[in-house]
Amino acid sequence: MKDIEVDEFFMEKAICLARNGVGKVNPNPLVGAVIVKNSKIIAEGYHKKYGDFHAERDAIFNYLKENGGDREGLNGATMYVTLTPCCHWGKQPPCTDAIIENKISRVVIGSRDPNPLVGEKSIKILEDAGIEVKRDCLKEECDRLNDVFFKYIQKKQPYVVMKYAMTADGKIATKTNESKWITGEGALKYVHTLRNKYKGIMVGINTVLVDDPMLNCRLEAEDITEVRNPIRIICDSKLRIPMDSNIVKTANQYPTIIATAFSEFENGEINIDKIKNSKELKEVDEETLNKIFELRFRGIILINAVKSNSNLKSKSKIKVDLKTLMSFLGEIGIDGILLEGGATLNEDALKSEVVDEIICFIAPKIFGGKAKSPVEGLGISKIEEAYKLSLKNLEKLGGDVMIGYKVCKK
Ligand code: AOF
Ligand code: ZN
Repeated sequence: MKDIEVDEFFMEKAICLARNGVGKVNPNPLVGAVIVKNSKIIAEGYHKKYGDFHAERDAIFNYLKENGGDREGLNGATMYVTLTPCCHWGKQPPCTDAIIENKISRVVIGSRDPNPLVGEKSIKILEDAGIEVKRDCLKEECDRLNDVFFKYIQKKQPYVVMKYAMTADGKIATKTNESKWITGEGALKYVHTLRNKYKGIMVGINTVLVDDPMLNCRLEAEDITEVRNPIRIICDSKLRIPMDSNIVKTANQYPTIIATAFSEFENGEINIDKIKNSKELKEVDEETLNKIFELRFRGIILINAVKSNSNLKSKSKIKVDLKTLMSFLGEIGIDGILLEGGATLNEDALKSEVVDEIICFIAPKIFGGKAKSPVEGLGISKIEEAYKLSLKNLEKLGGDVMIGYKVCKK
């Protein structure tokens, strides 16, 4: 093998290790590391849990544990790590210190860390200590591990993945609105791995009214070591959610947020004592107030998210402003969201430019007729006005096809 192939071979291994942290490290990055000496892997590590050892320290720790604390064997070794090692004190001490102290002589890095606390500083620290540094090894593959982290660390906004399943003629339901089980088992199982991966799952109130979903993660123990349920976020501008819906009934089991859009409330978590104009209580009537009390009593977080200076004449038409909502969700640590529709919310999300990625499943079926497509609303007239996507990946899942797209930013 040529040198470059050797480096890529070991980086590939570090990438596989990083994936073990899916669903457990948010909002921190997925990172994997291997330590190689004389063309042999002598230690492996990855970031296992938020706040825990970074991948680099995990690999060094594993080596020392195996070798009775004798660090001599690390002298002259190469570390392959999927992200620039950190050089700051956070929940963990700087990884650059651990690399230098343990006399690792070469570091091969995949992604560049956009965290302003890390950046180029780490490279200089390592090089000044006489360590050879190589960058951008399998950079694209390494970057793909951390789409969520990269957006969140720079914008403090969640990375949003719109997911839908449709027939070969582009329908997400039949003409009578039946929409369950369009795709086969492989695709369904994959959706549950996505629910495990992203911190939040979001739907519109219509989906709750029509499907009465649970929005939890239903993976079997054999699929995964530890199942993590996403935080459920319901966009429900006028608080129409039925008290006997599965979402409300299971709020004590799964964390739930409902986003509303009442002009009388301030943006952010609803504070009943802080109604802007209490003399003009029109929308927020006695019944709504009681509902708010009861939902909060059941542990549901209620967030009001309206566009500031919203100059709509009819208050009842004000709806959840997704940009405002995303900022709030980012502030409370939600770094990634799986948007599971429906078609109206999908359109709103695209229009509001909050969507980063689309995962589209196509089932080998045709429904025909007047039935919903994944993105409803008014649509566009001219092809140039289309939302532009770029193809990310394409896979076969049983009889279904899964296509991943990145949404091109305007
Ligand atoms: C991780 N795991 O394996 C690496 C990270 O608060 P801390 O100390 O956990 O630091 C988090 C930052 O450290 C993170 O934003 C990223 O820039 C850097 N590297 N973080 O959680 C890891 N290598
Ligand atoms: Zn670190």
